[in-house]
Amino acid sequence: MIEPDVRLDVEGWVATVALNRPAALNALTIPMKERLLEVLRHLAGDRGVRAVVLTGAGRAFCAGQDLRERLEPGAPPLGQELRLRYNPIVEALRALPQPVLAAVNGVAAGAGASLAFACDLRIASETASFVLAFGRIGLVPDSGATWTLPRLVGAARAAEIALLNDPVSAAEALRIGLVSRVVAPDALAVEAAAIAARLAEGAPAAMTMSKRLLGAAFDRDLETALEAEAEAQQAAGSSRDHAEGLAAFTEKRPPAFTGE
Ligand code: LHQ
Repeated sequence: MIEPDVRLDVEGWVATVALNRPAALNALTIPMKERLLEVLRHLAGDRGVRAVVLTGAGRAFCAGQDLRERLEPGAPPLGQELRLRYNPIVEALRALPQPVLAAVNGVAAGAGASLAFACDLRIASETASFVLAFGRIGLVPDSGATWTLPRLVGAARAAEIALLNDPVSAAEALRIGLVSRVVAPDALAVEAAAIAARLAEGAPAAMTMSKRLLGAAFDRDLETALEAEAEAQQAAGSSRDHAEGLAAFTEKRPPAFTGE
């Protein structure tokens, strides 16, 4: 059987999406990007999935655009490639109703780093690193990195990372807040599954609204954020899941949220 270059495994409420071209460090080809987008769009409508993990097979998370493919005759112009394939992937990732955790198992370079930056949470293996890489090949950061990176680490660090192109080690990524946890390589999958399981235990609609509120935080003034919270809380407060949460609290048992 031929292994798909993007694997989707669903266990319970957690979907794991694994970029799977380990021999090329999961560098992204056109068919792979098409499949990734298809998988993300499928997950967006799957109410049985409450949390998503994005990771890479083998020793890398993702080395970004497959540079060999770029040298093939007829490779699409870069702007077109971004508009047609990368940008929709980043938008689909950001738009997912489920929280998305990047489990960064190794190097994340170029658009591979951008994919990790677009996730809601990032944890990393001690062997992981982030390399913007674009500058080294005479390109600009893309796939949302100029938008996500300053939001994650602030303008000064984003400028260093993007303009000097030095690899950011897992330890440094933890120090500057680019990832929230670093674990031993063989503990990463277990840690990711444990975090995803906890995310999946949350009330799905509240989880979606929470990630949307956080995602919009840097584009709003306080007044707008307060009003958006009030609207979301009104909706969350009218849900069966909120009633279940209150009942579970008074009955001293864990809540069983249904998404209603
Ligand atoms: C690769 C790649 C790769 C193909 C490793 N492609 N094979 C968007 C719009 C459209 C076009 C342009 O780009 C973009 C966005 C982007 O993503 S631009 C940035 C593209 N990515 C890069 O520039 C990173 C290139 N790779 C590297 O710098 C290194 O490979 C890293 C730092 C990722 C890892 O280094 P090492 O651990 O030393 O591994 P390696 O270099 O030995 O790579 C292992 C294999 O993977 C090797 O193949 P081989 O057949 O020789 O064993 C590499 O050729 C292959 N590979 N990245 N992007």
